[in-house]
Amino acid sequence: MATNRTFTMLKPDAVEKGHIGAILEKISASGFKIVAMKLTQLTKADAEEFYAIHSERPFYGDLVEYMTRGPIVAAILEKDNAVEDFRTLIGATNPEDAAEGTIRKLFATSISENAVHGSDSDDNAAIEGAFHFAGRDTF
Ligand code: RTP
Ligand code: MG
Repeated sequence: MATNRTFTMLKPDAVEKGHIGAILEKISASGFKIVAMKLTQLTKADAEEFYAIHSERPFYGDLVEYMTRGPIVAAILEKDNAVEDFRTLIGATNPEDAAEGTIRKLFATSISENAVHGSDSDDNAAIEGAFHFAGRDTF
């Protein structure tokens, strides 16, 4: 399996609750290498663009409000089979459906406020990483 990259955000609910350290520990312990990382806050325009695919969904307005209400941690992660393995590590979108031990099962509040984002394809991982990081900030 090729070594490749995925993109993640620790979302505002996770940062507000003080879970940055615990989530990064779990990510590292699961074999992901952090190759870029920062604490930042999305503007409304950033969140609208990042989640543009959901613009017609009923939850879009709430999603943009949630994702902009406080700081997030953005990071690029490297591992064999990174995109799929990270989606497995974070668990289902709704924490009620997430497997035991997954990040969302442990740290998410609800289907809306679910602690962490993971890219859903190699193409989106590259697009999302480039949205947040300049080349010189990626190792
Ligand atoms: P993400 O993109 O953040 O990694 O999450 P995902 O693939 O598991 O889920 P997706 O369908 O892409 O939804 C994006 C985010 O929108 C919020 N959401 N709220 N209230 C709702 O029914 C609802 N559904 C989705 C969540 O924050 C979800 O992660
Ligand atoms: Mg998604």
